[in-house]
Amino acid sequence: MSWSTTIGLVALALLGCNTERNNPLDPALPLPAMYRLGSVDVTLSSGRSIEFAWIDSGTFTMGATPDLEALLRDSGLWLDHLHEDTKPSHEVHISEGFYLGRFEVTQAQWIEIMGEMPSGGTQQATADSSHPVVNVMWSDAVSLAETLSNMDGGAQYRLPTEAEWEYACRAGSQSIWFFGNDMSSLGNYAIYFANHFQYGGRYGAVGQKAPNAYGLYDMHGNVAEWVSDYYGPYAGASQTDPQGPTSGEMRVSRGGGWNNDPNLVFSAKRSSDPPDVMSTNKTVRLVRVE
Ligand SMILES: [Ca+2]
Repeated sequence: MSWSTTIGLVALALLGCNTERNNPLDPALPLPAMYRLGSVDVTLSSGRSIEFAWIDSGTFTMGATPDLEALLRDSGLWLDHLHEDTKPSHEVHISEGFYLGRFEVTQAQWIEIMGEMPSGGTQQATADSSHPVVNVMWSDAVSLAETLSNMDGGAQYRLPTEAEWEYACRAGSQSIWFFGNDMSSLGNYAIYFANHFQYGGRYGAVGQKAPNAYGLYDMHGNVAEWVSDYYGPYAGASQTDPQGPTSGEMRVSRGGGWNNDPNLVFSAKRSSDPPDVMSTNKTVRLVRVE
């Protein structure tokens, strides 16, 4: 099934099954189970599209459970000063499904929507427009979502909440990474410190590694992704659609990036930075709300 809407001059959105993409880990392998729950491909005037995956509503355990902490400690990955803020784990109910970008927003998409690169600096002179946009300040990321919402005139775009991001990343998993606990497999799913030299010593083009079960690419590594929340401590109580603190000095980004070790790119890992930080390890992935 498919239908269309208008964005920009020649905009088109197709809603339905995405049957064209192969599993990059092995094209002979089937795509993950939840990949085809639903998708929207929003096509900009240039014909370039932004793909969104449907993430069903549901309940999950956010943060590091005692079992996960023990596993990380046993694996030599846990460092108190980096990981204490992933506790306490708590039950989160995501009450409504949502569309989340299958990929980090690329430089070409950013330029087409915003007209120029983010104010935060250069893009390390990459000639490949399918690389994620970087040096994105938190306010730049919000501006992208607002601008695309205005262009669309129907659907709204925003940053994911921190809870939505972890829920989508886990895709039902309780393990260290969405694919399991075996660090030797991380390179199949993530561009991170150990393999970033294969990508010019920095981030790579989006979608070169295998996706999670929702068909989301680069959730671990490549470039860390701003979420909408202020940074603050977790509470242990069960929550529905948490939005994070109402104020704060720092914003959260998730997933870690190309210059991070394995213990900075796992599903529960949180990063906090001033919202105006300029970094080649800060990008954006959008939520679409219809
Ligand atoms: Ca990422």
